[in-house]
Amino acid sequence: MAFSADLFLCLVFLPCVCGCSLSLDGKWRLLSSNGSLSLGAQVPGCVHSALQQQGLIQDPYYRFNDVFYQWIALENWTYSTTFSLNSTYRSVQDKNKVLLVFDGIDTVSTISLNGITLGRTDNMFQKYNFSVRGILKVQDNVLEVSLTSPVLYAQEQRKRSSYRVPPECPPDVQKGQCHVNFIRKEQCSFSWDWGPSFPTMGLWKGVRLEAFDQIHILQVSAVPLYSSASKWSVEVELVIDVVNTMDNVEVTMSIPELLSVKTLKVQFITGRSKVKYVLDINTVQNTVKLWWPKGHGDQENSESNGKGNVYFRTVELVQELIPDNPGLSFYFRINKKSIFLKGSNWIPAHSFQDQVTENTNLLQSAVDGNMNALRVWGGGIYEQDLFYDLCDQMGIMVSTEQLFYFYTYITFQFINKYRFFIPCQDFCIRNRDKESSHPSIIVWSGNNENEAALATDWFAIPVTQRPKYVKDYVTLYVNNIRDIVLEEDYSRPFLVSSPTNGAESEQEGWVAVNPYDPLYGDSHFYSYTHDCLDWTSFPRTRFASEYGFQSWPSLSTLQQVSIEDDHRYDSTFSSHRQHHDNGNQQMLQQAALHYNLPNSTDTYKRYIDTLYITQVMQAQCVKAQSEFYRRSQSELIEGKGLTMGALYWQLNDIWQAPSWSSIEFGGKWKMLHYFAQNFFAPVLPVGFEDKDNFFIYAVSDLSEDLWLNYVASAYKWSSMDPVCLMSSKLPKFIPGGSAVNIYQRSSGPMLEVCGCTRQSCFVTFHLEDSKGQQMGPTNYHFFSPLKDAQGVQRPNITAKVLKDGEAFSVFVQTDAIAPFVWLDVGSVPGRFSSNGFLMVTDNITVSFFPWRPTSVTELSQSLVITTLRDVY
Ligand code: BMA
Repeated sequence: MAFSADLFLCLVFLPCVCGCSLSLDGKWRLLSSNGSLSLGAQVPGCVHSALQQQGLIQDPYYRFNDVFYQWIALENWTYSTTFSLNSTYRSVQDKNKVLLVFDGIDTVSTISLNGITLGRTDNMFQKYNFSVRGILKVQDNVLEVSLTSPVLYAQEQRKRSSYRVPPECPPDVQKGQCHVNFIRKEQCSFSWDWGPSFPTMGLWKGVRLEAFDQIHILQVSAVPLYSSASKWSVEVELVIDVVNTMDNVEVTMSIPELLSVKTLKVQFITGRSKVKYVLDINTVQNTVKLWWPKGHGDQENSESNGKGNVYFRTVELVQELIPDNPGLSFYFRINKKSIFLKGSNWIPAHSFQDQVTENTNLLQSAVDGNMNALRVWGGGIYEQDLFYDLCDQMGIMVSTEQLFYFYTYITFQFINKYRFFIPCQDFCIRNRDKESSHPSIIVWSGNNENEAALATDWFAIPVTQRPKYVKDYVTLYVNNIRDIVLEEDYSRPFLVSSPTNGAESEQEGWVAVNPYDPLYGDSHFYSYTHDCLDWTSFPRTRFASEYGFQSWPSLSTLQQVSIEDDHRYDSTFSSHRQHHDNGNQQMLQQAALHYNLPNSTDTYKRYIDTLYITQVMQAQCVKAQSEFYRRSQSELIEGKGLTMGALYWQLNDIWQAPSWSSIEFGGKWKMLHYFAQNFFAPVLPVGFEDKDNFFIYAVSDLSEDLWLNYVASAYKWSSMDPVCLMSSKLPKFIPGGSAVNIYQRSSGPMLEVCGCTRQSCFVTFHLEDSKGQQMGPTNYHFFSPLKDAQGVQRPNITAKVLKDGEAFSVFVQTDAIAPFVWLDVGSVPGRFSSNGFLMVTDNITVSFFPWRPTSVTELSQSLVITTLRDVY
């Protein structure tokens, strides 16, 4: 059933509404400032990509090239093109207004046309346009964009400032550049704890001429609004540029499928202005079909055929008193339904935006991983249009952060510079020509971790100076960005920071004493040294928006950028790619708490096994925490709980390196992503121990109520025949959207009855409806760290690949119980239906869905199977 409605907008009596547009994208020339390099360069694009495409540099991601190629961003570069107005576009010159439009310049530049300076730019996220009437010629127009080194520019800005904007430089381990907060540019491009330093320069979005005689529409957006009287309307907003005041312009808005139409006679005044009109939806004759997040109702692909799409949905961020308990709730209600957000955090998919090809695949993987939400992190970019369109279509709820990371920007300078006519050009998504209402975006957020950095004094700001920094924080994020965003778009909530105590932070003057308070708002939580399976260390927060552990990507991903010599855990390459202090050691230390570490005397095998064990560890750690948050959704313990979100850090990678991601650069799923498919399943049994009692909770995201039984089996590690079977006598009532304790027993006696000890046995369990139909995945619980497990056999595992329609099936056989069975087909792109599983039956068939054509032979030859017992 369609719920996205097409909005038609007609402006009558406007002979040249849209005027003419001439794209200047394509092949330009690029010149280094000392004249030593002159090459062809694609626009949109960037200097690094151009150098690589022309064969002047290697793949910048290869081995240590991020350091070798630092010179690129220390140079100044000039993009130039020569163009003529051919017969189709000759009339451009004669229009009343002619604009040269840059959709995105990265970042500091001076622009000239035919030798005349048009202006300067210093904001990567802003669209710039310059009036060029009278400068444009019919033949041989020379357009030049001279880019200044972003690194030197940031240094220069810092020198000029009397104000310290911490942190001044990234930690040495990141091999990055300093003072990134002095330039309005993708913050992670100067390096991050998961990413390289490639301070890009270029024309990263399109360039064109736009000409018109009377009026130019800069922006159209349509936001559906739901009134307290239960009526829908659509607010249509136009940003227009009018040459001479126009009277009696007929504006008609219509949504034919909702039988809603409205015509107005209006006046457009000279100059740039913003106009808003409201179209009431004729709900008497039509029921508006709502947009729902994945798993809660329909989504449908919307076409972009020149019309605007309107999706109808409401969103509320509920922060209410909880009767008889301290704190406030914190959850999202979509179309009046409370929804648990399951998902992850999104970072830029590539250092060079012109080389991003993976967005569709990554978002599909998020959905296939049973996610319904993503947080677009504030240290990257405002994602490309396609990203939000896909999220709309796939039902992924998005929390989008304004791009501010790491403590305050140069507040006053920023505000003075960028608060201008259409202030939202930078920090609103609504800065595009044609805008759909993007139901996927459910909340705006002002910044990442700035409140926490101030509150818990990450940067040792002297006490006497603190009030000034707090004042600047409030000025920038509350009095400016928040106000501006809400003025532009009051159809969704705004949070000033993440993590934050939300309404409570506001009460405390916007910087709470403890923004991580589990009784309010959202939380970030990281602990690398403590046992990650010990759920008692996790905050029983209202909403977990960041938590996670690192792992290494697989060998096939690393092979693209490394040589054989690099394939040791203690190689220079291994430490070079690790940008998080002590990260490689932390992974081993955490893994050693649970597993025997790889001990092969063959260095290469030990390396491959180590990559594997880091993935096992990461998958288990994030599983434990995610399950904890899901099972805490219906409970309040000492006022804490009612958790309504679990977004782990992080979904994707920017390059081939160790990180917190569940998907490797290039799209390959790590073990964690296969685990997410299970721990984010709509119906899930969760097992855990509390004070020597073993519990199973049934978690359900479904709208309908369920009656469920648990079915559990105890196994000895040494045998594939279960030693005990347990199941409920009567089904238990599981209300839609809840977590219910369905089984509880003292662990000791339970194990004893089965002839087990903590070390010799484990349990598997699943949920069944009253007809005996399994609901959700089978889960398991270990009663001791696996390094202490007794009787684990070295399994003999074989596999056979068969063609199965478009996909392939892999028939796997084992002669012993095998934990963390990992199927790897190397560089053949695609994903399995399930992976990293615990095998308790002698055979299992999984599917492989390839992302390019492949064959049984190729897959059979590439397939390598690893299980826990193979590494020691
Ligand atoms: C966070 C994030 C990122 C970072 C991650 C891992 O708090 O906001 O900046 O990459 O932790 O350290």
